[in-house]
Amino acid sequence: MASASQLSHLPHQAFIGIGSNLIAEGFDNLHLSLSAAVQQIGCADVAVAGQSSWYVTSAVPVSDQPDYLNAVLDIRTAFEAEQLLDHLQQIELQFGRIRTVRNAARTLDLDIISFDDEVIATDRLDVPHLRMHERKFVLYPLAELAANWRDPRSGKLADALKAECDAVDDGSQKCRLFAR
Ligand code: A4P
Ligand code: MG
Repeated sequence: MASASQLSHLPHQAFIGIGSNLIAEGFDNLHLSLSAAVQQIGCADVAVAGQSSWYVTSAVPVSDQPDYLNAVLDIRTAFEAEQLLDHLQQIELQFGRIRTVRNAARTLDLDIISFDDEVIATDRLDVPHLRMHERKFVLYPLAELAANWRDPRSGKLADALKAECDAVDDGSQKCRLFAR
């Protein structure tokens, strides 16, 4: 984890969703490949300031895909949002991510959940992530890291979004702490 002095020149704060349900080549399991991906995110312009626990989650929407391992990272960065997306997409490629159809099984998915308190809508980016409110695999780790984070679109706290998601879940979204 980065120290306070390492963070001072990195003016932006973002939460990154990280997940995978296919082991990347060269690794023995999802936990090892995802931990290596977290290491890759850190660079001169990005510091990882915090990380949630890992969660074992069922694929959303429901399918016969293998379970995912998911977490959320708290980062500080000198990048603007689209530069951060470029950085994350490059790391997805390094981990053998092949883009096929939407929601396909993948070796690495890195999503920008939030960027400062900005609301961004461009051709490449919607921030906060448009589907985060429906997804336990985002809200459980986010609420663990930052229960009082406020969604700039809805004005709701992470804890409240998690409670709302729980209330409408029909039991199809498994999300449990990963025991190492
Ligand atoms: N894009 C727009 N906004 C963002 C953002 N906030 N962060 C654009 C990242 N990318 C964003 O993404 C497609 C395009 O979305 C990007 O080129 C970028 O310009 P992608 O990663 O190529 O494709 P995708 O991930 O398959 O599609 P999508 O719609 O982004 O899916 P999601 O929302 O990422 O969901 N189930 C479990 N249990 N755990 C998971 O981690 N992940 C997904 C993918 C589905 N089901 C899952 C999980
Ligand atoms: Mg994605």
